[in-house]
Order: sequence, then structure tokens, then C-alpha cells
Amino acid sequence: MEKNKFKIFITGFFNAGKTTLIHTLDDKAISVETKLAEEYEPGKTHTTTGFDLGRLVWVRPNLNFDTEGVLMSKSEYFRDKKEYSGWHIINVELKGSPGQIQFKAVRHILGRGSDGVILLIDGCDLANIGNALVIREEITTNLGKNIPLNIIANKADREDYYGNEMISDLIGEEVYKGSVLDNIGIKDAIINTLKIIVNKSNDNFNLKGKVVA
Ligand SMILES: Nc1nc2c(ncn2[C@@H]2O[C@H](COP(=O)(O)OP(=O)(O)OP(=O)(O)O)[C@@H](O)[C@H]2O)c(=O)[nH]1
Ligand SMILES: [Mg+2]
Repeated sequence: MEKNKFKIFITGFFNAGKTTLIHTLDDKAISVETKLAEEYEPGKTHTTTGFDLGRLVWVRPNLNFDTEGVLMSKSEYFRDKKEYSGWHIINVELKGSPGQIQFKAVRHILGRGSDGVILLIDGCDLANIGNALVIREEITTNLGKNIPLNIIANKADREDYYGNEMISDLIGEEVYKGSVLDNIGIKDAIINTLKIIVNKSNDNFNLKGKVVA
């Protein structure tokens, strides 16, 4: 039996785009934010001091590993439900963390029980890329090194984007090129994470001999 709810932890340093990502994918997402004393850069007026929460649905016509399926918000799913009748449905909870370093303890608590992680980086800010390494270390300490994880170098729509290859080299791991504003690369990274989670749980079942093919 496949689990029908997966929790994805959306984390990363301050200003990476975590809150925006969750609201891009779920129009009903909620966030606990505080107004910054002054605008950090144009448009950045608030920072997460609590959490972000978004709810998505991942539907697949079959359970083949290669099947991407469709990832959508709950409202989109309920609107088009008939189209997906007979498909396999998994609920996906996106939990976003605060990004400032002093909220380390909050990230620790929010991340508990996650099935997978998306680490978001501001791909236009070298300091953010450096701080992502600190958050990467936190994830390994809190959730173990085998937690399914994908990294997105965000803000690829901007001219000052450093490029996903350069960022991959700096981080020492492959990163997805993404733009939360344009909704590019984000669903790919999340779906790939979901596939790893499913595959991992199938492996666990196989090891325990609970699944008969
Ligand atoms: N150009 C561009 N701007 C983006 C993108 N994603 C986010 N932003 C902007 O980057 C800023 C930070 O976005 P947030 O979603 O608040 O970032 P966060 O990671 O939640 O920040 P904290 O909660 O403060 O850690 C905002 O001004 C967004 O509009 C993107 O893909 N492209
Ligand atoms: Mg935020």
C-alpha cells in the first residue's frame, strides 16, 4: 500500500524565494510573516518568522517510475477532478521555513517528519549561495543524509543570475535551474523528489518483503 500523503520541507536562506514558491503553486497557501524594518531589495518587504503552508495534489495515470503525472493545487484538482478519475492520487504538503540564520531551531522543528526536501537558493546572490551550504548541513544533521532532496537555484529570470552550472560547482551537488516567479523548474524538482520518495518506500517494502509484485 502506497502512503497517500507526502510532506516536503521547503527550506533555504533568507530571501531565496521559499514563500513565493509556495504561493505560486497554491493560491490558498498561508504564511506567517513579519514586516521588515526596511525594504531589503525592491519587493522584499516581509520575512517569514513562522512558516508557510501549501497543499498540492500529485496525480499519476499509472505507477511507473518514469511517469511524471501532474502536480497541482487542491483547488485545481477539485476543479478538474473528473479528468483524473481512476488516477493514483497523492496529497503533498509543502511546509516552508524561515530563512534567517537565527531561526535555526524553528527550521529544526518544522522539518521534523518530512519525507523530502527542496533547498532553494537565490541564484543572484553569492552570500545566499554560501549560506545555502550552512542550511544544507542543517538538513543533513536534522533529517539524515539519505533524505530525498533537490536543490533549486532560483531567480533564473534575472539578468544577474549566476547560472546553475556555476552554482552546482560551488555547492558540490547538481542544482535545478528555476524561476519561482515564472513557475519554471519548480514542479520538475518537486516531482523528482516525490519519485525518489516513492522509490525509496518501495525499496523499504521490498526489503521487508511486504510487497508482492
Ligand atoms: N526575479 C525573481 N524574484 C523572485 C523569484 N522568487 C522570489 N523572488 C523575489 O525574491 C524576494 C524574496 O522572496 P520570498 O518568497 O519572500 O523569500 P523567502 O525565501 O521566503 O524569504 P525569507 O522568508 O525572508 O527567508 C521577493 O521580493 C520575491 O518577489 C524569482 O524566481 N525571480
Ligand atoms: Mg519566507
